[in-house]
Amino acid sequence: MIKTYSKNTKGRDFVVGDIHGCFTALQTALDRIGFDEVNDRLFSVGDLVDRGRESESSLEWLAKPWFHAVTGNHELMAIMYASGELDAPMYAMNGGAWFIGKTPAEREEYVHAFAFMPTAIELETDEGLIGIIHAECPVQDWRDLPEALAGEHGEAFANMCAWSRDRITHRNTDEVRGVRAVICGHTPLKRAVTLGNVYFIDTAAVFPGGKLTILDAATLQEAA
Ligand SMILES: [Mn+2]
Repeated sequence: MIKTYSKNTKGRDFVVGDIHGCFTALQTALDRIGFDEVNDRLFSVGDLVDRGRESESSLEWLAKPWFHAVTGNHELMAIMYASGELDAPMYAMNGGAWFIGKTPAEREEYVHAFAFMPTAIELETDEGLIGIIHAECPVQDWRDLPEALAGEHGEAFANMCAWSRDRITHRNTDEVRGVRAVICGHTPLKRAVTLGNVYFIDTAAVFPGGKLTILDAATLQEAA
């Protein structure tokens, strides 16, 4: 449910906002920052698929040894559609037509890959631990997250991780304790927003006028 990555002693770590099938744009952005596939790592806040043109590339990207993503609600929707828990019109409205058009065997490949994505990632940096979660951290102290996810209401907490918009809606600036920063996506914004120690970096790459935001995990600033 939570995957921990130790400090990158060889290169840089970056975190990218919601990709939604815009993998060519992602590659262009990585080329621009001189991303080094041998030593650098790229973390993703999830929502690799739906709406954009290249959702199929998600499989290829998830297989890259330097690319690590948490589960977004769109990965959950794909899984739900494949298991009959989400109907086609609803998923199509949310950008899932590409997946609805696949055969069950093809869908299974994606479901298999998405099921291995963690709900949250924690990343050690020189300045402290960074949490990565798709929508928001559902507890006030990061250290309470493992217990919340493993407990009786674990599924509800996991869903909040992927779907909630409480903090961004209320512009809540309370710090998430026990962590240097939490980086989230999920809510398309004109520009990245920081509330307390929580960074919202979905800058609507798949929508007109939007772009991909990539943060440098060392500085928490946008990579140029
Ligand atoms: Mn989302």
